[in-house]
Amino acid sequence: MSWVARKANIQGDVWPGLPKRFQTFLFFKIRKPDEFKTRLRSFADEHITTAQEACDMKNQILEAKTQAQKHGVPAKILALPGVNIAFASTGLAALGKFTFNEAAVKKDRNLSKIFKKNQLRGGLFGKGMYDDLVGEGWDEPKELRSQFKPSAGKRLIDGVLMVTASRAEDLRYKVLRVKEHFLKEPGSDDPDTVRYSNDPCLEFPFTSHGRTRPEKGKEHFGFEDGISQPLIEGLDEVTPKGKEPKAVKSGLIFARHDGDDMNQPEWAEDGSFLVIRDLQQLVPEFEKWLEDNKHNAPFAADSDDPKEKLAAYLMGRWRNGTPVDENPHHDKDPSLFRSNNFDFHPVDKHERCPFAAHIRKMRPRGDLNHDHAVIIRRGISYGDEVTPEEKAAQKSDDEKERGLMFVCYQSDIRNGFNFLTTRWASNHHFPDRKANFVGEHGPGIDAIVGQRLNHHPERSIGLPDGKHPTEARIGLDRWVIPRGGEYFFTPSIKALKEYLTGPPDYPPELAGP
Ligand code: N7H
Repeated sequence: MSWVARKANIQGDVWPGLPKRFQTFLFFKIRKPDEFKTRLRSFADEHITTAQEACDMKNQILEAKTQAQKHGVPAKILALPGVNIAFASTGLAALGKFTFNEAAVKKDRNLSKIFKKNQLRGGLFGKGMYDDLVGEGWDEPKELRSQFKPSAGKRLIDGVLMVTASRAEDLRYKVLRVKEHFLKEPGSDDPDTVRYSNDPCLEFPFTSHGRTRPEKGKEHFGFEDGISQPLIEGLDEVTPKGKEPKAVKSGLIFARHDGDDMNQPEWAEDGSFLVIRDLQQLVPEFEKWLEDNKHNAPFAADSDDPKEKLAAYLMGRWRNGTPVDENPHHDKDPSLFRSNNFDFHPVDKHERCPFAAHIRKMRPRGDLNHDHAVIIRRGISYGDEVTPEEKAAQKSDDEKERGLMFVCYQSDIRNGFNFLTTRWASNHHFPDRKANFVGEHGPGIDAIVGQRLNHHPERSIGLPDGKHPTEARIGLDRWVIPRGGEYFFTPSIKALKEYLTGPPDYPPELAGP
């Protein structure tokens, strides 16, 4: 398929990303599959934003900025609403397009053939996030929001409709139109007189809301986010310069593209697995820890701004985005604010960027001789700003939760989100083979998202101190609380209009969990 055709087939949040200042996550449960399919078919044409449309939106934003600059006025914020849809494995099963009963299905020759031809591969997708991460001991059920926990053994989420916009009023309008499409009484098409059905084909058990912070681009800890994304061969038409990471094969993100060896069914082509994870952030506690520990890290203590340097060491970038690998001394050079031109060489040293800094853990660049565990991130902040009272108390108010709706895409959850979280972020000894340079306890855990199993050592990170091997090490508190989430598959437009809305592959008693 040509890339032009692919752009019309791929959903726009996967690539190039939907422009968003506001986002609503409408988590849904399918009640009447046949009617849902009929409505979904027209929904794909009328509402889903394709990659091509998202590119056009981005060009409009660029044009508005250029014009504004030319006339010395602030750029006009354009409406640009966008919509994407994705399904959990239970959602595909509700449509008769996924089975949880492999053994029973394989007893029937015909169904067995269908299974081989059409079943989406990937055990973690089948399990869902709760069974995966609680089952393996990473997530603590008591900390998870009720909507992400199975109730009476049943998962509550079949899928998610994600609606985005640049202005709150446009988002509200679009969310209403999206809901109406699925909930309205047949025949009541006029938006002014629309009637909601008493027996709708789907319900929305709960909704989450994200919005960028007043200082756009910065997440709640105050770091500039959304700087580094993998460049995708065939889609991103930019050539990486200097030490910037090379473009990766599109098969690391898209099913059935070059580089995806999951052997997915034909209908999955141009689709991508989506992970949504609610990560609560304890901001006043993070600031207090930095304040309390700024003199415990030798190189930070000796710097002009010990607290900011310690923060930069944990992240691998200063809060304004400057990579510490490019400038470990200060963050005052504007040409470095959004720079991606570094590769951690020489990789036997961490005087500039700690081995266990968040960005070094999550994309180790020169530390590895391959670049195969790659995700595209599309998260958005949620919750209110820290209040003066919280600041004074150095403690989060339980009533005022804030955090990141972490969103990422990959062609294989085990090799993407799950690998990054469990094998890299949460492993004190990754990047590996660094013991000679950082001591026997290893580089350390990822300060932002590293999680511990009960038998793991307490959270700590090794920091540069000029010795060889370095000896400085500080214990870390926990400022990011995983509150649950789900694994989804974002299908192509073609799959939405054809395979997924076609007749079921399995009878309900053989599909459902
Ligand atoms: Fe991270 N943050 O805003 O503080 N992340 N992240 N992340 N993250 C990155 O380079 C953050 C999380 C990755 O290419 C930056 O764009 C926060 C999870 C990857 O060099 C900042 C949370 C996972 C990269 C943050 C969080 C990742 C990355 C630097 C949770 C994976 C790119 C900005 C609350 C499972 C690395 C930038 C590269 C960068 C923040 C979560 C992965 C500032 C607050 C769960 C791959």
